[in-house]
Amino acid sequence: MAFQLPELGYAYDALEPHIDARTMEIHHSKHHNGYTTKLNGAVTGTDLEGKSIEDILANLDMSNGAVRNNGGGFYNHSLFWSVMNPEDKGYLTGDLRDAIETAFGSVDAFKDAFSKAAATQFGSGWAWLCVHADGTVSVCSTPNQDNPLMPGVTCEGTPILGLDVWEHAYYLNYQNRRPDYINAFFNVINWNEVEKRYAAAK
Ligand code: MN3
Repeated sequence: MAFQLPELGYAYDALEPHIDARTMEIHHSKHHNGYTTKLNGAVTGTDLEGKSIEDILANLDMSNGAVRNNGGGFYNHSLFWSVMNPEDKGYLTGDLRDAIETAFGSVDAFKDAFSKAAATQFGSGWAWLCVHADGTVSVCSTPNQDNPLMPGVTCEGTPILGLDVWEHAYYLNYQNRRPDYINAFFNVINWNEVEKRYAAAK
């Protein structure tokens, strides 16, 4: 079964004014679709065919650029769409809130740390909130389409929240103002989904 471009679960304009419809449409239908198509091309006929994306990334030969870039792109964007929602955002509560407060001191300090990771990732990449086997959480960033599941990446753990800081994710609306885009992201985070991922990963 080939990898399929996942549905967003909401309309392209649903995240406005924080993330504009044109950006969402291009990002999903062109960029994510491109990673999906190229990932299928890269695994078809190899011993990776039929494996889950998590399995492929966790056991990745990092010198396999086609699977690294397109498998990362496929996984990262699938996570990204799912942790945003214009309506059912929920609240940061429960065990995840406790873990964040333990790790960072406060929710505001977590936001500062996550924003800093996103703002200081040079060039293209992602900022992540990751959970570790003992339930603790940490923030990090990766270049390009790398992610914490991949071997040897300095970022460890299971990603449960990710922010795309490639220019294609914000340039139409924010131009070079990456910090404004990062601030806007906090208005559309689907905490219900992040909490679900936290509970599943720890
Ligand atoms: Mn992207």
